[in-house]
Amino acid sequence: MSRDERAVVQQARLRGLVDRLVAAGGTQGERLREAGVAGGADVGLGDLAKLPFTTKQDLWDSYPYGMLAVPMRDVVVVHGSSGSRGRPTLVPYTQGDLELWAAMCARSLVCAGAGPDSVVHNAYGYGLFTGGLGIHQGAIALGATVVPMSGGMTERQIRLLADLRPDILTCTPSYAVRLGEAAREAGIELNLRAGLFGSEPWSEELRATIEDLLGLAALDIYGLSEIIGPGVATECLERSGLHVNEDHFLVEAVDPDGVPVPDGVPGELVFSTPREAMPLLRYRTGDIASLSHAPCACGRTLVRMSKVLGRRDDMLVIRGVNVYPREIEAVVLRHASAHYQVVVDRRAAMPRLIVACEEADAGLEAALSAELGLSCDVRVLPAGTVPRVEIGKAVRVVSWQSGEPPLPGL
Ligand code: DLL
Repeated sequence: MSRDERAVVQQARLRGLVDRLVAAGGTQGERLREAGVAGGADVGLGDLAKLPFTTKQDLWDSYPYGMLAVPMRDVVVVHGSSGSRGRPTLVPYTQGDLELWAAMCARSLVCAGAGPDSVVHNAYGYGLFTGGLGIHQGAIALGATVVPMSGGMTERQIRLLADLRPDILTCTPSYAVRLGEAAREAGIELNLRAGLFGSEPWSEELRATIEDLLGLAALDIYGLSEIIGPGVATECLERSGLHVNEDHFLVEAVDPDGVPVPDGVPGELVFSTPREAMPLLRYRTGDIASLSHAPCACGRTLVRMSKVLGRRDDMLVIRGVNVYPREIEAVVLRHASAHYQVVVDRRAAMPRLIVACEEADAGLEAALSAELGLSCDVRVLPAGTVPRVEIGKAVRVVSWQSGEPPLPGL
C-alpha cells in the first residue's frame, strides 16, 4: 500500500479509536474531552502529537482489567505480561482482537519467508504470556503447520526439531542459543531457514551467534501485551530494521518531554492501538528505538523501527556513565560465550559492574573499559554457573545489594 493510501486508512482508524474512547468514558475519554476533543471528527492524523498519552500507571490504576471498553461478555481471553518489572499487567481480547492479532502474527511469519507449506516450531511459552499463543494463532491463520512446543524440555525440543524438520523457529533469542547448543551437542542436522526472536532485547552480536549455531536467518520480532502481543513489528529477510504494522498501530518516537524526535534519533516508542477490548491512545512503552521512513529493499512501505536499544528504566548509571545492557552484551559476545550475566554490585556507595561469564579471552576487560568508558570486573565462572533460561525471559542484569552473591562463585 502506498503511504498516501495508508494515511487514509490510518486516519479513519484513529477517528474510530477516539470515538470509542470518548464513548467508553474512562480515563482516556476524559483526557480527550479535557483536550477539547468531542469525537473522532475533531482529529486528523497530523493532530496525533497533540493528543494525551496513556501510561503503564494508568493500567495499574485500573487493575485488573485496565481500561476495558467493551462489556465483559465480549471478552474471550485474557493475557498478560510477566510483571518482572513490577505489578502484572492484564490485557483482555475480544474475538475481533484475536483475529487482528492472528493476522499480525501471520504477517510476521511472512516477513521471515514462511508460507502455508511451513512448519513452525513455536518454543515461546504458552500461557498468560502472549508469545506462545500469539505466534500459534498467526501460524494457523497463515495455514502453516504449528508445533506448539512452548518453552523448556530442551531434549524433547531437539528430538522434534530432528524428526519434524521445521523451517521456522520462534522463541526468545536466549533460548535460541540454548537450542542451538543442544542441537550441536546432539549432532543433529537442522532444516531451519529463519527464526523470529523477540520479547527480550538482543544485540547484533547475539544475532551472529544464533545464525552460526542454528544456520538460519535470525530476525527480530517486537511487541508488547498492551498493544496486541507479538506482531507489532518484525524484521524482513533484509535484516535492516523492523517493519511496524502501522496501518493498525500508529507509532511515534518521543523525547523524555513527550516531544516527537526526528527519524534516526532514538526516542521512547509510543503506540496507539485500536484493539476493541482495550483501545489505547499514545501508549508510552518505555522502549527506546529510532524510526526510519526510508524505503526497504523488500518493497514493504511500512515505517521501520531500529532494534530496541534499551528500556527507559533499564539504563544503568554507573559512576556517572550511562550504559544500556545491550551495549554490554555487544562487547561481551565479541570476547566470551553467550552465557553471561551482568551484576550491578551496589554494596558500596559507588556501584560497580561485574560481568560474569563462563569463558572469556584476555581482552574482555580492556574492551569493556574502552568501549563503555567504564571499568568493569570480569569474573570467569565454572561452566554451567550462569543460569540458562528455558522458560520466560532471560534476566541479563541482576543487582547485588547486600548479603550472598547472586551467582555462586562471585
Ligand atoms: O514480550 C510480546 C512478544 C512475544 C514479543 C514474543 C515478541 C515475541 P510482554 O511480555 O508484554 O510482551 O513484554 C513486552 O518486552 O515492552 C519490550 O521491553 C520487550 N520486548 C519485546 N520484544 C522485544 C524485542 C512480549 N524484539 C516488552 N526487542 C516490551 C527488545 C523486546 N525488547
